[in-house]
Amino acid sequence: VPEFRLHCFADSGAAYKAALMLELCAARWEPVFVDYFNGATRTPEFRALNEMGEAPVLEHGDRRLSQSGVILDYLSSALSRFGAASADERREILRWMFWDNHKLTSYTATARYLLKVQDTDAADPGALAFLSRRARAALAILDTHLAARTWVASDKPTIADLSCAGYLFYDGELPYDLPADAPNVARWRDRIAALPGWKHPYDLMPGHPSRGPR
Ligand SMILES: N[C@@H](CCC(=O)N[C@@H](CS)C(=O)NCC(=O)O)C(=O)O
Repeated sequence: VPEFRLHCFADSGAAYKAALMLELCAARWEPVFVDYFNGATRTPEFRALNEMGEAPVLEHGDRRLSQSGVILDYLSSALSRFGAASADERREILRWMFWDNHKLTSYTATARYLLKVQDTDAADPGALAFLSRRARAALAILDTHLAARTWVASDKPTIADLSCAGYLFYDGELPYDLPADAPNVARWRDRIAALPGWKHPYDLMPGHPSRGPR
């Protein structure tokens, strides 16, 4: 019997952060498909599950959590993995997770949405250029940070690494070329992919392929 249920879909890097955590911890979990591309997150049923209208949502016993950062924090306690060794370290982890949610993931995910999902001819080129520029600037911050370190917030992998990496495995769909634009990030991403149990988002969550190439 699965212990955790994760509402997710293959194209959601935000959901991947939580799905990867569950998989790396060998938790008993099952995905619940969110049919995002057919409007599932806008239905009253989904809004009753999460008034923010976003995947992922984690169900564990009577608990229902949204926001990947909160889910990761919860799972690091519940599963005793990828968490902090001290209060200072927990703050350092949270610092990078807030930064990721605001700067790296938000711009990367939104630019990818325009690149991959929206008909590029209909997309506002100014919007795509702006989002791509912001995403690349955030990526450069992470690349500099990782120049002299192995992991984002600790000397071992933590939920901060899983958060920052959420969208970075969607090769060919991103507003940058990872190995060329951010070699330190590319090497760190390889270290994450080498963690026992690692899976690509398309192999871990339901719904791929969602929409064919444009
Ligand atoms: N900060 C949130 C972001 C979640 C998010 O943006 N989810 C997207 C899918 S990747 C979503 O469900 N959007 C709903 C919509 O646009 O209707 C998190 O990390 O959980």
